[in-house]
Amino acid sequence: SSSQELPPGLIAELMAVPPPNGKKLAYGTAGFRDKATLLDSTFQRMGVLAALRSIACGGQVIGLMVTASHNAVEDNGIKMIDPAGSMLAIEWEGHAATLANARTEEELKAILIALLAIAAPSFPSPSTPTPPRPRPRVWIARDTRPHSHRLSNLAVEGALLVVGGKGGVGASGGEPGEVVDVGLMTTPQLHHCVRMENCRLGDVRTGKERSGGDACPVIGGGPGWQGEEGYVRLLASSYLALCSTAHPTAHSTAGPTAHPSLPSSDLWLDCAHGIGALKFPALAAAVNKGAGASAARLTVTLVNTAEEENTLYLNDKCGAEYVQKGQQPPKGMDGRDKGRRWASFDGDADRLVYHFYDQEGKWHLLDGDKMAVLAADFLMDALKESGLPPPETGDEGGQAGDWKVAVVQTAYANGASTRYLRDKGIPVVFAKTGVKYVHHEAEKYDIGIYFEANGHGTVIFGETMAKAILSHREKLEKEVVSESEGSEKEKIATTRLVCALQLINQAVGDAMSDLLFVEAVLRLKGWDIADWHKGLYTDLPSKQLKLQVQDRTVMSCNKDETRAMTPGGLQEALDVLMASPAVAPHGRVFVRPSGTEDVVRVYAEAATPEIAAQLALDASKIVYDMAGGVGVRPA
Ligand code: G16
Repeated sequence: SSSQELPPGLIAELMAVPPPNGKKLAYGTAGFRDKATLLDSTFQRMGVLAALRSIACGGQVIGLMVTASHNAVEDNGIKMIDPAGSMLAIEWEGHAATLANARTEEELKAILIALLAIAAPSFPSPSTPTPPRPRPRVWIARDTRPHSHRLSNLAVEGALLVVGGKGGVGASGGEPGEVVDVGLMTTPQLHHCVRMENCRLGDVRTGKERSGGDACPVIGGGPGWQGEEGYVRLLASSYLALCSTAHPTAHSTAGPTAHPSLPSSDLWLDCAHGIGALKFPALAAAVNKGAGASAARLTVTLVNTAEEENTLYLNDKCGAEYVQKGQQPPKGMDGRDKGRRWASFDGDADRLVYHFYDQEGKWHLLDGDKMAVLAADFLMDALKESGLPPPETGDEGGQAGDWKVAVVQTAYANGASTRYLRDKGIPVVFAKTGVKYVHHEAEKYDIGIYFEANGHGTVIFGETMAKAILSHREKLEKEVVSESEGSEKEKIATTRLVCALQLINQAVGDAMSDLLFVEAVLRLKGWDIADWHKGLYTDLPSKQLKLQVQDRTVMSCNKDETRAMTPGGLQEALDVLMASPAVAPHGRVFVRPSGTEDVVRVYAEAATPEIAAQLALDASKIVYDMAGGVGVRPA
């Protein structure tokens, strides 16, 4: 390849927007994230990279999401979405960082030519003509931060430098590619749109057109599920279908709505002043249109809402991060809310936590662990009751237990939740913090349930499992209607699995989809939030702190982040804390560098809140002393 292949003017355009001085940019836990004022060059270059990634993926749509999610309003960020709606492939994270940090013309040329060669290899021999380059497609969405629109435009411009008109590398004689500014969306909505569009056109892994009947209609994208409207249609209809599986016998003869323990339809939703406030109403309206006066109805009061494009108070004293990390109610909620069911989204609506004041006026949090356990219980029951034949053999009489189900947690998972799951015989595995790591681990199972304690999570079904569930339902539907209670039970359980598969976002953790799933399960169980809180396990008291350090890269951890590897001696000092008689045997503490903010995070849990708080404080002092703490030493 030669530099001739780069679109004319590309290098000059990029050189005109140089990266910030003295800053090494890294593709972190959720893409690039920093003060919005430092990110112009990064956004432009991510546009370029997305177009190249699309070429590398055979012209499938690549997404770019402009958001800094839970971070304060001064920050912004950008992350890339791969064709299957998943996070960017790890090997391209390195390319992203190299491109973002390239300073000189030579560095830029080198990385771009290398990327072009990866994306669209050319064959020098005259006997093997170079195939025409695929037409790149990039879709860009943004959250409501005040600087998101401007930065998103820079990404659009960057993508156009590659895609656009004459000379664009996507052109290669044919049509130019496409760059679509899809406007305001939640992060999971964009993941959904990218996934469904690519599924519609072909196999999301190979990019090749699908051969006839081998596509799984759910995993591979159902009819009419494309775009934001398709998202609303899919979620609302599968939520309603799930609610309609209530066992009639479980309720009084007057019907489900008359059951005394049925949870109220009322929900208060703290939107963190983010995009969720703009997007949730359409979903609730679609649900209520179909729900009529049934128990599936949602009556939602939005709190901490947003104005388009101008959310100055984003995540400020509200939202999932504030509520979960600080273990405190958001603004707008107070003691008068006794017994009311509350939920909090984060700034881009990919995290969800629930919380409430009990009748005594004590506030309680139901975090991602509580959702993981609720989902695991519900799905394991449905799987057992469904009569689904085991994998491969398809023989009658096999055990549904042959399907591999697991819950993936991170070091932040409350120890009580892990113990509860293991006691129930549900395997638990651990992964590094960050949805991209837990998702990857969950993909190894037929049903992989993952929720980070911070409320970011989902349940993913493997393709073999999904196909088996769908064909099992088809088989049950065809069966001569038998009056036996057993077969009715199997049908209900199988329908529940199908609905879960459709309702729960298969691409990524999604607050709106998770909320509908939790609401449906609570209704099916006849549980209010207090029942859910008491009905599973009691959290061990915990405490989280964060502290500023000069350079968070001096800190590193082992694979699952339960132990610090550097700086030397730090873990040994934490071990001494954990061995003290007041803390052992149930207390534990770990520290890790954040992947989204310039801080080190500290997590402690112990038998009492006081011990947990002391443990977290003592650990912070150690981090401050050994890892270059900034400002006042914690006291
Ligand atoms: C992002 C990731 C989450 C992860 C979190 C960790 O959250 O998407 O999966 O748990 O970062 O943040 P840190 O490394 O700072 O502790 P979000 O909601 O900001 O996208």
